[in-house]
Amino acid sequence: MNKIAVITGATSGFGKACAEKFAKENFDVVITGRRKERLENLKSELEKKFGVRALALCFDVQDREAVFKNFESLPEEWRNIDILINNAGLALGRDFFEEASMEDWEIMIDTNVKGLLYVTRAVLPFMVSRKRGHIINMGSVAAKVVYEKGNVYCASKAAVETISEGMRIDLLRQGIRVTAIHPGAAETEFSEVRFKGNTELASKVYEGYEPLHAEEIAETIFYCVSLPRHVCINDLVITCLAQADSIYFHKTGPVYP
Ligand code: NDP
Ligand code: 8X3
Repeated sequence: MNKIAVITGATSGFGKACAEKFAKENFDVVITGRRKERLENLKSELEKKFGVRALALCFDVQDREAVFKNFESLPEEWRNIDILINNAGLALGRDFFEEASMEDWEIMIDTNVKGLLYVTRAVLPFMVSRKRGHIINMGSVAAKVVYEKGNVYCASKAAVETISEGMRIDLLRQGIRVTAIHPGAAETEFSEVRFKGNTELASKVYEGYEPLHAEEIAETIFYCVSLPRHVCINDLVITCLAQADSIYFHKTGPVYP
């Protein structure tokens, strides 16, 4: 029997790369997101390419009822969940505090913080009953160092860091590992979403240096879960060579040779 990994936000970026990496490593994968067509296409691709099972669950992590309904009705053969990658998330806007949209704030908090809590609580019973499992929470360098106009996005990722600490402490007695991973700039759909479809603004974020790529995050997460069961990477910060933290970059022009 293959191990089972649940990956939220698998329709794009880090989540999609994780689904591909875990399927390649013979995990059966539960892939989630709101864009149904992308999920269905990815499911077929993974099954065909890697010969694993894939289950597509289409829901919004902000919708508590939908989250619980999806996991409570999981078919029996999908219940032995080994890995949960809480990746679904977003930034919306980059605005001064007094000018930022309150609607954007609410969506970020509801998705990055409350969504992560709902999914974790919905999946945990399957881990607690077996006294095993590994939860990976997607933080950000924004959790570590706040930057101008980052206000609520940074706060939401700082919450992910603190929640991960709390989970780790409370789940000690359940034998469940908890890892928070904090990437720096990575070229995904992240900035396109943040700038609400303005591709020019989005691509500027990655100009003059080579950012991280989604596959590197997937490799890193896979490394964390592949360590012996008594080893837990608690908190991991990963940036490209041109970035020191959420503020300091060295942008030299074209990518490194
Ligand atoms: P993408 O925009 O490429 O992917 C985001 C994923 O999250 C999509 O699959 C999207 O699926 C899903 N998602 C967003 N909102 C919801 C929701 N309400 N319900 C369900 N799924 C949702 O960005 P990334 O891959 O870059 O981002 C993944 C995570 O990594 C996020 O938490 C982000 O904050 C974090 N991060 C990103 C960094 C970067 O520079 N790219 C750096 C550090 C952290 P769908 O739209 O189909 O619902
Ligand atoms: C995404 C990285 O620096 O845009 O979390 O906040 S950053």
